[in-house]
Amino acid sequence: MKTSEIMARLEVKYPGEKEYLQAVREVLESIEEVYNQHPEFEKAKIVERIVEPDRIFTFRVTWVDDKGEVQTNLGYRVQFNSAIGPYKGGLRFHKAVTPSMLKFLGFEQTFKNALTTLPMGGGKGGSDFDPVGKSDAEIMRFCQAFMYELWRCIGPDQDIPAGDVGVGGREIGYLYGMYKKLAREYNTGVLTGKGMTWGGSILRPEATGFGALYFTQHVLNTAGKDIKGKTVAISGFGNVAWGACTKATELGAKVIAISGPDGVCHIPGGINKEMIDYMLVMRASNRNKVQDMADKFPGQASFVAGKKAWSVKCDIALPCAFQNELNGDDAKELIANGTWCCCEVSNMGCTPEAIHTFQSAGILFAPGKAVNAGGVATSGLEMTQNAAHLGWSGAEVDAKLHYIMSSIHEACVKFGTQSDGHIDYVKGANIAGFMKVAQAMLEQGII
Ligand code: 2IT
Repeated sequence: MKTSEIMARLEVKYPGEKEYLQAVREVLESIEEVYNQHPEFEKAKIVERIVEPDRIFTFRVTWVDDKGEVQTNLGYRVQFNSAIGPYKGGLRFHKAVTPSMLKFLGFEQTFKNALTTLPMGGGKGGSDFDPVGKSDAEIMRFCQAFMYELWRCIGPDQDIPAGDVGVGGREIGYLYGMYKKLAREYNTGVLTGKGMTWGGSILRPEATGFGALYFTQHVLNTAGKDIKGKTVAISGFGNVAWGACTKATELGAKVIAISGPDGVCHIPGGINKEMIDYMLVMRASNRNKVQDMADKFPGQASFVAGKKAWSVKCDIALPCAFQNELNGDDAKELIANGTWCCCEVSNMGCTPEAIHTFQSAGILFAPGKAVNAGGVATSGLEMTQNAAHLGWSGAEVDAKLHYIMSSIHEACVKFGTQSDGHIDYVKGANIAGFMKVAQAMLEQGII
């Protein structure tokens, strides 16, 4: 297979699906050499099949806002690949959601889930519903209307959604309430990220951020470095950024910046427990303003409008917000300021130019599908607990999360170590995930 030929075909077929095409190109470029060493992949047309979702559900979601006005949004569920398990992946509620965005996320999810060591296929869904400025009652009514359509597409052995941007514990609660009413069954395994009293797993809320820091530690240790005492800039202040701030601080690093769509918040003394707790209040407020942190802690934090976290001098950059949030210029600015490591925690958080800039400057770089896989992995652990009708202790879940992140790191090293000994984590993650899914597709025949 030739990446350029496949990409040329996909560009004609899906014009304008920028995020999807970007995600596919990155994976194909990584796997091309290995793929061509396996004639059986070519014969079964694995690449042509793996880049297409199995199916996409699209539906209208109509609900009534607090003013009594009727609102209509679009809802989607992309069931991307079920070679190694039922479809698994989050729901994103964000005004910019399009089929392209969810196809890129579902594609990424397929390889990420394969890396987790657990049997989960790839899926993603969501809506162009904008949670910013919505009341709690509006969020509830939207979630109910969304589930009224989604529920026939999902099931504990079929497709298991969870949270993503704009969907946290509160939304999963409202979604589950409606699912249960419609299905008339207490199928806890149909959604993950549930509340602790009704089937949720301890540590699932923290897992993406915690797992990302465990992975970062492996990257640093392998390079003979340590996270203790290092300065860290983090973008976002949602669930993932919150978990990352918590664990980074616990491991002795100093988180000196968080950011939002409105700008960056400098925290020269490092974020503390009170501020980390306040991130949850900021998220629940649906205001989407990081300035609220500086207003609440004026002596410790200062806000700069219109700037990104990447304008702050730091050792380690952790993008924790949205795709393409760190571009080539940001990468250059970070490097000029002395940054020597970037672990991507958001899905496709760095543009191809940024990744190229980091890699050619010899900066330690690891891609989202490896770094952030602890979130979905802990969703997998939640599914196991639900299927067994029991709950594990935090220590048990944390030990399993540690094991999974270290297995993912090992897989990246195995498939990403280059002839000069340097580890290409992008290649490593893509090849390791691809080989597992491709092998399963091969064994299951032409379907
Ligand atoms: O991008 C992701 O891996 C997630 N949003 C979590 C998905 C999940 O099913 O827990």
